[in-house]
Amino acid sequence: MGLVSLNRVLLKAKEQGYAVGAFNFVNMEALQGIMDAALEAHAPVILQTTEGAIEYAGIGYLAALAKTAAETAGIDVVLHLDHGKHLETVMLAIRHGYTSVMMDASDKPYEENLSATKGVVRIAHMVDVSVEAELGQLQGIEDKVKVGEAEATLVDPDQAGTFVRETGVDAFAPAIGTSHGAFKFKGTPRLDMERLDRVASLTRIPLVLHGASSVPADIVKKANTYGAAIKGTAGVPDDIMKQAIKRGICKVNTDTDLRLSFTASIREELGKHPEEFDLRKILGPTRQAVKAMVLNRIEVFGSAGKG
Ligand code: TD3
Ligand code: ZN
Repeated sequence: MGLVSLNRVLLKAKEQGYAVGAFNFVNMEALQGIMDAALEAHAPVILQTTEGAIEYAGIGYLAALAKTAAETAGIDVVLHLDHGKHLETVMLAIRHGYTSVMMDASDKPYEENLSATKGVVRIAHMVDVSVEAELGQLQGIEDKVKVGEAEATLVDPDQAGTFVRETGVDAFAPAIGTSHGAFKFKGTPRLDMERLDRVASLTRIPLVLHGASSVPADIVKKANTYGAAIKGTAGVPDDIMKQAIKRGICKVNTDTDLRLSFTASIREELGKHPEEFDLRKILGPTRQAVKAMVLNRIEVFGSAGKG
């Protein structure tokens, strides 16, 4: 089976009340770790790449990896452009067989975001490609740009309702208090659930949570044990994630958790086996570490067996 559209997997998820994991990848081992987990759990999966990932690896390589994974999978696999900031990248992704794109003009004035998104929806829907868009701004490192506390704004639910109706997007990402990266909360983790409820009732389409990594303390500890210096981390706790899914989140973006498990594992392998320089001996266990993390996430999302 080839890649399927985002719309197809998210409508089923919304109907049945679970969420589908959207995992960022930049290389083969990460992609294989994600796929091994999705296959084992028989869970639908969204593979996604940012513009930065495309710049790093080349879109041809990334698309070929995802297509190869989907071909023999027997589960629903989506290839999605995450945080597409430029129309050129959106078009490039569509040409390379991506089945879903995010038009992210959330840092632009509302009217500009609206018209850019409308344009992308018109083109993408002609070729059965789904579109995600965002209102509000998350704090943290978004791909390569740092968004500070002062610039971060939460979504306006009424505006979200109008935006979704006027653009015809398939999935909508409301900013409700998460942030990108490993340092999401200063005090007690909290998401604006009332705001999420209002967005859900005014949009009635599958919702997306960005900045949703859980940042497990044991993985950060492992990284630090083997030489990392990552302090003061905080992620979205599993119980809060489950509540958000009950209230309409159907796509959960996860990148930081995979970066942490990937690098913690490499550090551990190199630290434990200083004599080793066979890449397969180092990156084999790393692929397993990514798989374990993704299995964990799938469990929280409730998407096992839904592939
Ligand atoms: O869109 N993404 C992934 C790319 C952002 C840079 O990490 C997310 O919303 C995931 O955020 P995170 O940092 O919680 O995994
Ligand atoms: Zn994001």
